[in-house]
Amino acid sequence: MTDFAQVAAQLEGQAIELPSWAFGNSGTRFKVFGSPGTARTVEEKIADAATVHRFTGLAPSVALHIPWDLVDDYVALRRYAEDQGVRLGTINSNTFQDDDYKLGALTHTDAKIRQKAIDHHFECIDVMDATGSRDLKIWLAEGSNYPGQADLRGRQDRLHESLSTIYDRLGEDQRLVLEYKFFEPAFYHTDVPDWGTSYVQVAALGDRAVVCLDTGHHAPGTNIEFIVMQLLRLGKLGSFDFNSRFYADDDLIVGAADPFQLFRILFEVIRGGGYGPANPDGHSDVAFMLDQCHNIEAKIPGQIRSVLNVQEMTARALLVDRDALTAAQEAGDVLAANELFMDAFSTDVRADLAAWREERGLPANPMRAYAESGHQQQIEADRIGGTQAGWN
Ligand code: PSV
Ligand code: MN
Ligand code: MN
Repeated sequence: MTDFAQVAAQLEGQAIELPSWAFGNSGTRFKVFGSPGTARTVEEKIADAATVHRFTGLAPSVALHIPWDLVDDYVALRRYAEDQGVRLGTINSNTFQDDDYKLGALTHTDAKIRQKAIDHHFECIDVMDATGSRDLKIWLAEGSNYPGQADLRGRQDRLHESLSTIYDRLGEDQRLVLEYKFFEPAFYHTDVPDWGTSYVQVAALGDRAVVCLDTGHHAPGTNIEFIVMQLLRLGKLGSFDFNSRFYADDDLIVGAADPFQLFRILFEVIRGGGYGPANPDGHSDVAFMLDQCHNIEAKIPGQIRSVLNVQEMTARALLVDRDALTAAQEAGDVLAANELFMDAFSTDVRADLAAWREERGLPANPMRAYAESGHQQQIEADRIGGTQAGWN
C-alpha cells in the first residue's frame, strides 16, 4: 500500500468552502434552538469561518446566501473577509422564501414572476462582481405536490429559457452551478430532481455551466460515487455540497453518518482527476463546499470537525495503490482488488495528519486546540444583544 509520506504533498492546498449559514441558528420545522455566541451579522459569520480556517488551514473561503447575507457594500465585505484571512466564495441564490414563488420561480407560468426570479439572479451576479466570486449556485425548490397540478414538460422548457437568460449575464470567468435534489419542499415532482436533469440543463447552456452534487440529496441506497464518476467523465462536476444524511436532507456533519461512503466518493474524485491543489487564482475545478447546519452542537467546532473529516478521508483515499488496484482489477482478482481498497480505508491516518499539521504551524489537534483556546467563551461573552443570525 502507498504510505502517508507519499501522499502528504497532495494534501497541500486542499480547500473546503464553508457556508455562512452554518454559523447561524438553525433547526427543524419543530424548533430552532438558540445557542450563546451565535453570529448576529454577516461579518460575525465571516469571522467564525475565518476562525475555522485559522485552526485547520483547510477553509480559505466562505459561501454567501442572498438575501440571507444581504449588505449594502460587497466590496467592503470582501475587504473585511480578506482582513480576517478568508475569501468570499460561491454566491447562492434563493427563490424559496417568497410568496410569489409558491407555484414556481424560474419555471412559473407567469412571465412576470419568472422575470422577478431572473432579476434576483442578476442581482446575485452583481454581488459576484463585487466579491470576486466565481460561482453562482442555484438550487430550486420548484415542483408540484399533486399529479396533474403542473405541466411537467412546460416547466422544463421554461427552466431552460430562464437559465439561459441568467447564463448569458455571467462574466467570462464565472460559472453557473445547478444543484439537484430528489424531493422537498415539493413532494410529487421536483423540476431538478437528479443529476441527469441537472446535466441536461447545464449541457444545453455551455461550458461554464456545471452540476453541484449535494451528498444529502439522494434516495437511500443511491450509489453516489457512480454519479461522481459519470459527471467527472462528462466534465460537468462543478462542486460538492458535503453533509451527512440518515433519512432525508439531514445536513449533518460530513463523514458522520457513513465515513465509508465519503471515502468512496473521494476515491472517485481523485480517480477522475477532480482533486488537486487550488489553481493560482485560488479555485479548484471541483469545488469542495459544506452545506450543513449545526442545530444542537456548537457551530465553530462543528465546522472544524467537518473539514477534518473531509481531510482525513481524502488522505485515506489517496492511500489506495492505484497501480496495484488496476492490476488486480485487470487480472480479475476480485478479492485482492477489494482488499487493496479496504486496506486504504482502514488505515488510521490521524497521527500522521497531526504531525503534518504541526509541520505547517497548525495545531496538531484542532478540535482540542479550539476547546482550549477560550474562543468559544469569548464570543459567548462578547455577542450579547442584537439578533442572532438564523438559517434564514
Ligand atoms: C437545499 O436543500 C440546499 O441543499 C441548497 O443548497 C440550499 O441553498 C441550502 O440547502 C440551504 O440550506
Ligand atoms: Mn445544498
Ligand atoms: Mn439540502
